[in-house]
Amino acid sequence: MTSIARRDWMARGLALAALPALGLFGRRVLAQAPEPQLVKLVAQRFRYTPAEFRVIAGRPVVLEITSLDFVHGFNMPDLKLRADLPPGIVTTVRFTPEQPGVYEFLCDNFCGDKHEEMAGRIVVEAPPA
Ligand SMILES: [Cu+2]
Repeated sequence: MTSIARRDWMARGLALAALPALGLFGRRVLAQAPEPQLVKLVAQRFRYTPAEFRVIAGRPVVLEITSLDFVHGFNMPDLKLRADLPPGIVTTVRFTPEQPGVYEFLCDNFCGDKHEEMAGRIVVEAPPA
């Protein structure tokens, strides 16, 4: 066995020995990750349903938004989030609101005469003490 081949075997052995430790680490990280807050939204001329919902600050939020009729635009300027919402598919928007407060969202793709009314808000609450 050449010294290069021996070094290669040693490296493999070390990598194998490290695997259980990595597994433990991975499990601990998973256990600590907070559950995402799943919110399903429906977009339809000229409203979002629900128009208001509550989430907890510091925990990840997963919005699953389905448009029923048009490529509406989801836009939440204060959190710099935006997505087009093609009808018939679920569009996922992920974020973690860090600060409690009220954040408005609106449709930013002109969708008809009451487009300006198509808006809603997210109330971000402080986490329980
Ligand atoms: Cu719209």
